[in-house]
Amino acid sequence: MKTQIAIIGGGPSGLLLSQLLNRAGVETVVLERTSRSHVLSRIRAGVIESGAVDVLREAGVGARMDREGIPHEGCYLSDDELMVRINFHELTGKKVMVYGQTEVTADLYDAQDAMGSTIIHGVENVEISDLDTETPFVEYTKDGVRQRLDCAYVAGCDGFHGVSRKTIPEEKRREFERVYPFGWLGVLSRTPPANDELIYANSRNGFALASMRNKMLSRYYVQVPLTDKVEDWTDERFWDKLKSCLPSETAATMATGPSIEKSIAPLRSFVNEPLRWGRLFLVGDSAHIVPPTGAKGLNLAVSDVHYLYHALVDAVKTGSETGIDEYSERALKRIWSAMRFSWQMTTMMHQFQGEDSFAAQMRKSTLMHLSQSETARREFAENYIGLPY
Ligand code: RFL
Ligand code: PHB
Repeated sequence: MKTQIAIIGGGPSGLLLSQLLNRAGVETVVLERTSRSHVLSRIRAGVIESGAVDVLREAGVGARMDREGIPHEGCYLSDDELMVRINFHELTGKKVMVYGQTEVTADLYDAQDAMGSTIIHGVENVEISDLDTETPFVEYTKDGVRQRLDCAYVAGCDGFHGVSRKTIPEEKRREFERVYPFGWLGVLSRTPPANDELIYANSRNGFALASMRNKMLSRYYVQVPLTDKVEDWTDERFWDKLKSCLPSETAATMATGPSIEKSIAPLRSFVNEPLRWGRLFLVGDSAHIVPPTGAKGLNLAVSDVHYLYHALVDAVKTGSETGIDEYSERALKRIWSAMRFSWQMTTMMHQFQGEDSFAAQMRKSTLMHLSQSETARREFAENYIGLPY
């Protein structure tokens, strides 16, 4: 088989890149290790930056998001009983969209199906070769048969555990990493949200986040030690912990119910530099991971896709390589800004095991500063709604 762009990974990065390229008349083949239903069962991101909303609309997948997504003009940060509202709209003129990654992915699959795009599920043992030549190719096993896909370029959209990044020789790349000593336990429940906007809650009992998907679907997280297992957390224990972290008025009035999904995610900051090796380009989680505190992971994947899509269209249609030569540097600038924001917000909002008494006071003081300074709130809002592309 032959195509212009081979895309490894059919998560949000791979599907969005394929969708934009196909609409511009560039051919793609997406190779995904798992099934479509598996991709669609992963509950992950919930907040879409205003710039990413525009890219999704440009890709022709904005209609349902605009109908069913919930625009949010602000969010709350709390520390025990202190609640600070950050009014994004007043401070920046922009909003974010609350719309699940699962829905974004479903919309992308539907749009790709309607265009007759090629997405191959259940591929195993993907190997990428000849990336330092003009004729790279990808080999994979499907239903026990080894296949070969020739292409002009390869997009590595296969997440943190994929093969693309590992295909780059170690001496040609550098990794930067910070692993945090806790994870997030997430619960999805068919209950009305605790609040009409997100609450990022710091407290003497640790961090919690009250988020949502729609009027009758809530998403909550609490900070847990890395050694905890999902089985350690009954629903009752989860709700008790969550309420102990939220401001008491919210805790007293919130609805609880049976969990319909429960999972633990470790928190990590990670960047691989550069994003390009020969004809391979890394996109999204295959190149970088942020802790979920700033809601930046999916949004960074979308900005990477935006840069690479324009660069690849130029390369394929006009032969100009300026865009692909600049891709890594352009994308990394935005990536490091989001890394800084997510790291800062994670540090500001979590309890670190064994920390001294000074640490909690610094967190309280940071929040107090946010409550008193419009400049501090504006800085937060600019980062949260997303830095310009
Ligand atoms: P994905 O989603 O990991 O998709 C990669 C795909 O590649 C496939 N794959 C392979 N395919 C072929 N061959 C191989 N060898 C392969 N290896 C892997 C995988 O099966 C998969 O389908 O990466 P992508 O597309 O770059 O998307 C990134 C986002 O998923 C991620 O950044 C966000 O979910 C992060 N994130 C959040 N981001 C936000 O912007 N806002 C949020 O509110 C937010 N909340 C979150 C989050 C992530 C979380 N977890 C669980 C990590 C909340 C959580 C709890
Ligand atoms: C979510 O709704 O899943 C969510 C929202 C905001 C975050 C992380 C996750 O920062």
